[in-house]
Amino acid sequence: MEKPREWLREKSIAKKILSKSDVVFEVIDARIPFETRNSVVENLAKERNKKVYIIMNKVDLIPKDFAKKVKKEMEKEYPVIMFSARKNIGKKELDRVIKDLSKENRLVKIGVLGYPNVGKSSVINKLKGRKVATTSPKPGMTKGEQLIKLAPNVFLIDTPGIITLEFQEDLALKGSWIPEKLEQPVEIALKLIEKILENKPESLKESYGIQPLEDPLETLRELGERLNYRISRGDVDLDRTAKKVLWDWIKGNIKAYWI
Ligand SMILES: Nc1nc2c(ncn2[C@@H]2O[C@H](COP(=O)(O)OP(=O)(O)OP(=O)(O)O)[C@@H](O)[C@H]2O)c(=O)[nH]1
Ligand SMILES: [Mg+2]
Repeated sequence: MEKPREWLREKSIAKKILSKSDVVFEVIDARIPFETRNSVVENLAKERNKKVYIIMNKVDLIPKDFAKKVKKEMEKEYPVIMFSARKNIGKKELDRVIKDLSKENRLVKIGVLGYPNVGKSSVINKLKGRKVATTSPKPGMTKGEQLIKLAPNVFLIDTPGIITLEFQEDLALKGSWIPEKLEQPVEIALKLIEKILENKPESLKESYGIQPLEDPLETLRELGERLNYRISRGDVDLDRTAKKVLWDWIKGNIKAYWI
């Protein structure tokens, strides 16, 4: 299988970046904050005694009280900055953190790390104030590392997303895996829908105007009907509908979230 090899490659990238960084910004997706915390990144940082800040990105997609609850919980371990690269949230606070770091050290290199698609490159662009790193809804956009100068003695390192040794399915639910690369998109979409039905069924109504049903498969079928995705003879194209849902999740078009 391709997965372990990819994982080893990414782990070695993470190690390399960690050895070059003085500080780590671990970017997570605020909608699934605990699932997008990256154990490889955190463990490597711990081993090497590097300071970690959690950047809880995409907070524009979640309610404030949820964000605050998560922050409180995570701050037992690391400082957390609520951030949105899309809206203007958290920029001032993060600028302040960087400024303080730059005063404490002659030279600061900050490794920006996390799962694919959590918004690492977008956070960097926001801090820089213009587009210096390439971003895309497609997970796996950033291929190599890139050094970005933020101040005379402050550098950010943009990095490719780091995955840990886990299944494609789990990565897809984190929005870190391209739906077209899944062997069983329907199965994964059903898992996602199940999670959404458990936690925020109204989000399906908001995004698609469908009444969420109790059964994930029925909900997926209903959605295919609504989108009018059909195979021959008028049956719903479940495969295509599944990929659409997964893409909408990746793109932040479905406003569901959970602990
Ligand atoms: N709603 C919302 N979307 C965001 C935010 N930040 C990034 N995005 C979107 O998330 C997607 C991924 O952003 P990137 O910055 O490319 O993510 P990345 O972590 O660098 O991804 P890789 O390089 O693939 O690992 C893009 O479609 C962004 O527009 C945010 O704060 N809010
Ligand atoms: Mg990137």
